[in-house]
Amino acid sequence: MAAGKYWNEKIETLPSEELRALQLQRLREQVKYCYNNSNFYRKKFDSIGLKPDDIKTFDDLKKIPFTVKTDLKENYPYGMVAAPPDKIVEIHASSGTTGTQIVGAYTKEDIDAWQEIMARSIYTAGGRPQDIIQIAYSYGLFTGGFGFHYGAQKLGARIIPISGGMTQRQVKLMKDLDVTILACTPSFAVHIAEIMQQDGINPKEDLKLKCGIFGAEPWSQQMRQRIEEALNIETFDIYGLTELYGPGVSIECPEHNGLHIWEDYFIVEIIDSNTGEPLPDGQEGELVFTALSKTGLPILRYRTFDISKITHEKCACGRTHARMFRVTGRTDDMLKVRGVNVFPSQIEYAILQFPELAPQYLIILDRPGALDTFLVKIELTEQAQTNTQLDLKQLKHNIQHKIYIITGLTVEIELVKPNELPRTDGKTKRVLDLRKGKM
Ligand code: DLL
Repeated sequence: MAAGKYWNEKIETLPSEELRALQLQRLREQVKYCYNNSNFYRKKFDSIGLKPDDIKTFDDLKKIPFTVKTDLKENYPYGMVAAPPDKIVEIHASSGTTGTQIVGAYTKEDIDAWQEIMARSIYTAGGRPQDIIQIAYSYGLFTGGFGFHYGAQKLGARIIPISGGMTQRQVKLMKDLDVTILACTPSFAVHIAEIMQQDGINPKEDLKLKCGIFGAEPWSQQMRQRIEEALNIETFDIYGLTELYGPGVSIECPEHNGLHIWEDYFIVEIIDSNTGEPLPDGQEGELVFTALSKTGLPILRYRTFDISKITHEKCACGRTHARMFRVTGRTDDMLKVRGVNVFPSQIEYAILQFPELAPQYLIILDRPGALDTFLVKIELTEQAQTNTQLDLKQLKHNIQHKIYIITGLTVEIELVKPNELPRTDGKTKRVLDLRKGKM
C-alpha cells in the first residue's frame, strides 16, 4: 500500500468532496451504532428527542450534544462502553492533569484502526521499514508506548521498546543500535540531549538519528529549535488523546505547517469554549472531535479542552486532510493570576528566547497574603553558568520585561543552576500552584 511519500496515497490525497462524502457516510453509520449499542448515547439522544436519522448533513452534527470529560468520569469505568464485554481486548487509561482516570476500551477493530493511523503517522514523519525506532514513551496504561509500538509494527520498522526512564541507557542503546527515529515527549527529549552532552556524545558524529516524533504535551517553537539543534534531527509534532485511541489523531508532514488530522477517522470542529458555538477556520478555539469508527468506546463531539486552530487549505505535501496548528494549551491549564489570564506556553515562549536559559523551568504560584505571587524558576545553561562576565541582574530584568510584554504580568525570576529542577520521562509538570486550598 505504501509508496513514495504516502502510506495510503488514495486516502491521504482524496479530493475534499470525496473525503466529506466518506465522512458523512461514516458519521451516519456511527451515529446509528452509538444509538443502538451505547446506553449512554441512546439516553442522551432520547432526552432531546433526537433520532439517528435526523443526522443527514454536516450541519446536523450540531444537533448532537457535546460529550465532555465529566461524562467519562461519571461513567467510569465501563459505563460508556458500547461493545459486548468479550469484545473488549485492551484497556488504556490516562490520569489526565486533574488526576481522575479516563479509561479507553478497545475492540480488535479499534486496535486495527489505531495501528493504521499510527503507521500512517510515522510514515508521514518519514519513517520507513528500514528505520530503527526507539520508543521512549512509557508502555503501560499510557497510550504513548503501545500506540507507537502498534504503528511501527505495521510499518515493519525495527522497534526498540525501551519505554521511559533509564536516560543513560537510552543514549547508549541509541548509539549502539543505530537508532534513526526517537519517539518520546519533548521534555524527555530535552533530558536525553542533556545526558548526551554530559556523556560527551555528539549526535552528529556518534548517532544515526534523523528524526524525532514528539507529543503528548505542549511544546513551543523555541523548544523545538533547541531540541533540533541539540540532537541534530528534524522533529515532528504528534497529537492524540486516550479518548480517541491515543497518539495518531494528527501529525505534522514534512512541510511543518500544521498537523494533518486523519479525517477518514475523525471529524474535527473548533468551538468557542465559552459559548460552544463553532468557529471558522483560522480562529483559535477548543478542539472537538467525533470518532468515526470507534466501536469499544465510541465518542461523538468530544470536547478536548485543547486550544488550537484549524485550516482546510490544501497543503503543499498533497494531503487533503485538514490541519490543526500546535496546541498552545488547554482551557483548564489557564492560570488566573491577579485577574490576568496566562498560559504556561506563553512563559515558555518568552524565556526560550534567551540563549542563556535552558528549556527547564517551573512556575510557582502562591498567595501568602491577599495577592498572588508568580515565581518562575529557570535553569541557566552550562555555558551561562560558567560565564563570569554574565550580568545576572540584567538578564533577570530582561526576562521579566519580556514576560511582561507577552502576558502583562510582572513576575519574579529565580535563575538556578543546571540540573536543579526535577526531570521527567513523561509529561512535565510546569506549574506548582500553592494557592489551591487557600482560595
Ligand atoms: O498524551 C496521547 C499521546 C501519546 C499523544 C504520545 C502524542 C504522543 P493523554 O494522556 O490522554 O494522551 O493526554 C491527552 O495531552 O488532550 C493534550 O492536552 C495533550 N497533548 C497530546 N499531544 C499533544 C501535542 C496522550 N502534540 C492530552 N501537543 C491532550 C500538545 C498534546 N498537547
